[in-house]
Amino acid sequence: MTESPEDNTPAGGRGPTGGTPSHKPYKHPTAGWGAAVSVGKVLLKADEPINSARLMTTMNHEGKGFDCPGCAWPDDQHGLHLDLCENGIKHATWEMTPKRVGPEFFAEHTVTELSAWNDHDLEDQGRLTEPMSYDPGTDRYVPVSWSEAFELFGGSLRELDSPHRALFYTSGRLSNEATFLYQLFVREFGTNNLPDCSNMCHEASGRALTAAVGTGKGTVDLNDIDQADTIFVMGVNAASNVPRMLTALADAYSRGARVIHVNPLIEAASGRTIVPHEFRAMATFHATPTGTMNLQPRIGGDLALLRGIAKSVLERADGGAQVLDEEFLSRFTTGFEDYRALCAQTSWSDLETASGLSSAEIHSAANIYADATRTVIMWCLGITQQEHGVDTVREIVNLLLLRGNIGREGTGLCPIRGHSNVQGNRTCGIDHRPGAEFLDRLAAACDIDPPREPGLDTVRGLEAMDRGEIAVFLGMGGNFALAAPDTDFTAQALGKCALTVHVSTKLNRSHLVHGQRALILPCLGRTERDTQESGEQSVSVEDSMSMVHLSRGMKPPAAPSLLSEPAIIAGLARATLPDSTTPWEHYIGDYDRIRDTMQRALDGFEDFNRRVRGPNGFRLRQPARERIFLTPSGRAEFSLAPLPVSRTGEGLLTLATVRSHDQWNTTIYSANDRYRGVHNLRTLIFLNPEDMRERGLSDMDLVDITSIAKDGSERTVNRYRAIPYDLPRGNAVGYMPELNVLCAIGDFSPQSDQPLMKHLTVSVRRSG
Ligand SMILES: Nc1nc2c(c(=O)[nH]1)N[C@H]1C(S)=C(S)[C@@H](COP(=O)(O)OP(=O)(O)OC[C@H]3O[C@@H](n4cnc5c(=O)[nH]c(N)nc54)[C@H](O)[C@@H]3O)O[C@H]1N2
Ligand SMILES: Nc1nc2c(c(=O)[nH]1)N[C@H]1C(S)=C(S)[C@@H](COP(=O)(O)OP(=O)(O)OC[C@H]3O[C@@H](n4cnc5c(=O)[nH]c(N)nc54)[C@H](O)[C@@H]3O)O[C@H]1N2
Ligand SMILES: [Mo]
Repeated sequence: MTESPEDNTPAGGRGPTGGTPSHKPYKHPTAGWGAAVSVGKVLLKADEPINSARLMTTMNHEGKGFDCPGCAWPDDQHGLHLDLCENGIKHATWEMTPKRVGPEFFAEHTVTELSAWNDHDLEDQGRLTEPMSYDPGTDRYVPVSWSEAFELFGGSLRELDSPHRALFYTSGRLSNEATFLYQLFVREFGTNNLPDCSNMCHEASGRALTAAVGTGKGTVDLNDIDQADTIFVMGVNAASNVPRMLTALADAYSRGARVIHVNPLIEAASGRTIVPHEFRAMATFHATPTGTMNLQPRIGGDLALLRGIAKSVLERADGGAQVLDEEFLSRFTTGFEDYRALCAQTSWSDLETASGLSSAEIHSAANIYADATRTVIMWCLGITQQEHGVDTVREIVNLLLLRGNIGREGTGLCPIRGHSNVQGNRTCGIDHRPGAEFLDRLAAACDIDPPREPGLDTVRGLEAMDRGEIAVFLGMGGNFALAAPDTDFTAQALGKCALTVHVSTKLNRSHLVHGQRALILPCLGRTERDTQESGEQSVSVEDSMSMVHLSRGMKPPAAPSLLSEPAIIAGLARATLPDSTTPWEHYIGDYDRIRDTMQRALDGFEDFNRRVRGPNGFRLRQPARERIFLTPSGRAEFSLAPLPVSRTGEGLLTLATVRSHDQWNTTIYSANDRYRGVHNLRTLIFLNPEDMRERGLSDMDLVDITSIAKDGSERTVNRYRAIPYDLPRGNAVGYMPELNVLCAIGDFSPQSDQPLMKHLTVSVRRSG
């Protein structure tokens, strides 16, 4: 395991090393042969190209096969297409690796030794096979039986003087059935301490949409995207993170729709793509554009841009143009006149300063919007991981309301969710602030008395852990130690726990940054057969557009000793709550039984077992889609947020942390970022060429990056490579999870409690 000489990242966050770092602009279309070649390499590396390739063709196909464990973009309903993507394939094959990391491996390496390995190498050891328990005496993980592991966990929880001294994290992979059992166990135990990856992801969207339209989800489906004549794509690197969306954008372009990309960086999705399932296009290298306009606001400038578009539209209305949907506004909304006044009061010069765009650019986007009949606005982390994330999502709603672009075919709100079942996790009860109605139904359906006080989310949970208030941490999937902000703080906080437990498929940093005692509980992956008492089981997931459908693994389990996630949860629950009347063992014998309870406990799941077996599953009702707004006023509510004021002072930059092309959150496949033209390098910072010149920096110079937190505290990473890039002055971009070191724990948005992962204030200096 070689150490990168140019990387002092303290507690992990390191990609693979080796190869000469380089970069040059990427000039080719997205997907197409570049992706095909990359897929070929991945399948070869998985050592079983044929098997993997065959399995891939059953991924995401109606009624059979497993749901892609990658992103949450919906499946193609027509079922005709080879509807999968390079990164989905990488992701599924990563799980299907023939490599194994069993007890012999752990006997050979102490945890201290493994801590020096980079994160790519840790996960690259393969699939975990046996439950392992940390032995402080030898600093090694040693094998334990499942019953010993459950008993260690249950015993630790039973000893606590309060259930609130335990924290139960979820990453967005967990199936609906496992999720339901998980939250049931946690609430029966007596706490709402259910932090999840959403707390770092789309919390802002959920809160904004609940306040504005009464339900915290998007309103569009794929048909709406097919019918839209204007699509705004905001704050997402779609070519890498939602590749299946490229097809929708290429289709939109081909039928004459406008596709406006809003991003400080010109990302590859705003260029051209070769649609992978169009064999002729592949054969002839025919590329279709996936964008018609690029707007490059400054980081955090989106609210001002949206307000500017609204102002421009309202100015046209004042001039007598018929650009407002007056009937919709009067029947379905409240607060319009105040919003109109606010737009009128906001000066163009303030909007230009706050957005980083000229009024001419804003007017041209506004003209497209005003002339469009059907508009969809999509957004992802560039919008949500901001100080003003909630205000910005509400501004998206404001803009759509002006022209009745919610609840009409071809229009609507489209938050792009991240993990494949992160939306389903929320629907099925992962929420540290559950509503009374949800708890009442859960109590009645499951005969429990759930706690009513709100629990801790990711940031508050870490703060409580740091104060010594959390004794037990359980991570249901994910890689909490690396995904969370402030890597060193998080590592220290986890170290203060008496017990840390991770249910995982692969070895990762969170297993090495442990409490006094620690457990690794290995589980089946989504691609694998899950056989229980009544036979092979399926689980269900919900995609970004509220479609619930079944997923069934087909590969033999990676090891005979693996348990399914529902079975592990049932084991943990029984060991913790020996007298529980919940039929844990009965549930896991046949997941239909879990679904039978879910249909009584959850809104919208009536007749669950039958409906989920339909060809494409079923769609959960989204009232806002039917113009039923479950807000206090019964209408869609305009918001009146002030424009954000930039915190960046003289000589400081605003930095956003993002993913590269070859990465899945904390899982690093390689040190390449194909669409940004980067090879063999992750310790980098993209800078505006003028900002580099001002600092006397040249391409590939080594720099130190220091973040300045709101409380004035500083955090530094050393010897990162400066790379000139087309982004606004005063802005910078680098990779997560390496740069999580710089995200101060106290720097979260008061609106969403989300860490400001796209809005760090930093200084950049040549390394001394
Ligand atoms: N292959 C792959 N797919 C993934 C993931 C992965 O890691 N790998 N992760 C999954 C998860 S959990 C999620 S949440 C999604 C994340 O998907 P993305 O949201 O695409 O994630 P990021 O890579 O963080 O990219 C954020 C984008 O926002 C832009 N941005 C930064 N600041 C601003 C701003 O102020 N305004 C605007 N308009 N844009 C800004 C960045 O330039 C970048 O294009 O992807 C999911 N899909
Ligand atoms: N600085 C910065 N930090 C960020 C972000 C950012 O943009 N910038 N993005 C945030 C976002 S959007 C998110 S969603 C979080 C992601 O945070 P997490 O969801 O916690 O992290 P992942 O990297 O997705 O988790 C990877 C691990 O999941 C485990 N795993 C994989 N498949 C399975 C499975 O089927 N079952 C189980 N039990 N385990 C499995 C494997 O052991 C693997 O090591 O990170 C957040 N952190
Ligand atoms: Mo996410």
